[in-house]
Amino acid sequence: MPFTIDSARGIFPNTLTADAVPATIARFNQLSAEDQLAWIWFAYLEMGKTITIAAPGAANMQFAEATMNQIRQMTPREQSQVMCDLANRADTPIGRTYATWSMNIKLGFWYQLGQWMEQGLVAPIPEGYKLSANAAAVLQTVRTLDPGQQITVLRNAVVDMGYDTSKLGSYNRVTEPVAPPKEIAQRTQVTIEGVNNPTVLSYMNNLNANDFDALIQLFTPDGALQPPFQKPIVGKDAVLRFFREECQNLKLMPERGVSEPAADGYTQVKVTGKVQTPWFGAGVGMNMSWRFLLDPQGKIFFVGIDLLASPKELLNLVR
Ligand code: ECH
Ligand code: GLY
Ligand code: GLY
Ligand code: GLY
Repeated sequence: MPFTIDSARGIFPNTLTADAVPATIARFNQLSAEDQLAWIWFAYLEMGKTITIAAPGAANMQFAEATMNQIRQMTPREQSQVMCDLANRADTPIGRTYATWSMNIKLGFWYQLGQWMEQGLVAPIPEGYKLSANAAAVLQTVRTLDPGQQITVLRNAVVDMGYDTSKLGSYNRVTEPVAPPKEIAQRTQVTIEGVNNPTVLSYMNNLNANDFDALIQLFTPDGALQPPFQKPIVGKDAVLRFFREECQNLKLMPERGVSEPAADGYTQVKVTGKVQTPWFGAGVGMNMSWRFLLDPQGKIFFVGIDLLASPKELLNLVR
């Protein structure tokens, strides 16, 4: 086999990714728990002036409901402590429960707490809380990022909270239910300037239709998918689980691309375009690229998805 997952990761090395995102997260992680919570609160309020978070669906919220109601009944001091413990990744019952939740359940939980904080039902960030100089500097940096990068920083800050799953031992992951795929009549077909590869088009169309069973058939058994700023997820079972857990209701809007032969009958394809998340809908278009490596049978051996450094990168298709 001419490629390994590791060598496949290096295709189209001129792709410029939004390195400001991990850099900002690393600085955020250096802050105290109090500062982190206040920082998120201020960032969230500021972003709220221009973009709106969609309320999570009830199916999504039911799993966090018991914990949210438990927090709601606490004294303000206890409520602040729970939030600090989560930011500190402390070993507490709520920290352990939080760790078992999928990304969307974590986001739904904080969405609800944020609403309750605004309504005065849960302890707010103290009025006039003064961010440390470092926290203020990180807030200044995030203002300079584009909206797609801002929501990625915010999401990663939330996902990293709670007790460390690697210390949990065996546990049951708590995930939202998977809705059936879209009816055939409801489906859309993408077109991509410069690319008519059927595997790539089916990838986009099946993901847009939430048809994960059809989507996974496009991969080789040992195929891998690398989400932005993450290690590759390897093997059909793991990739399918990721699709079902984290990829419902995405909107992929590929624009253009290039397709070219690679070693030993493989094909490499790079596509750029926009992606919307159900959390922000049309309010935020993330500038993304997909780097596919297809085997001689046209199956996906590797696809790397990247958040791009700037809109200018949408036009960069060079190798
Ligand atoms: C408050 C203060 C106290 C502390 C906290 C608070 C609440 C914070 C809240 C934050 C909510 C944040 C949210 C962020 C959502 C971000 C979503 C993103 C989605 C990106 C998706 C992408 C998909 C790409 C993919 C493609 C593929 O082809 C394959 C799959 C995949 C304020 C109370 C914490 C409420 C809601 C960034 C890029 C295209 C890789 C998935
Ligand atoms: N920046 C994408 C890559 O070449 O790994
Ligand atoms: N409101 C977005 C979601 O539940 O995924
Ligand atoms: N939802 C996983 C990612 O975009 O990184």
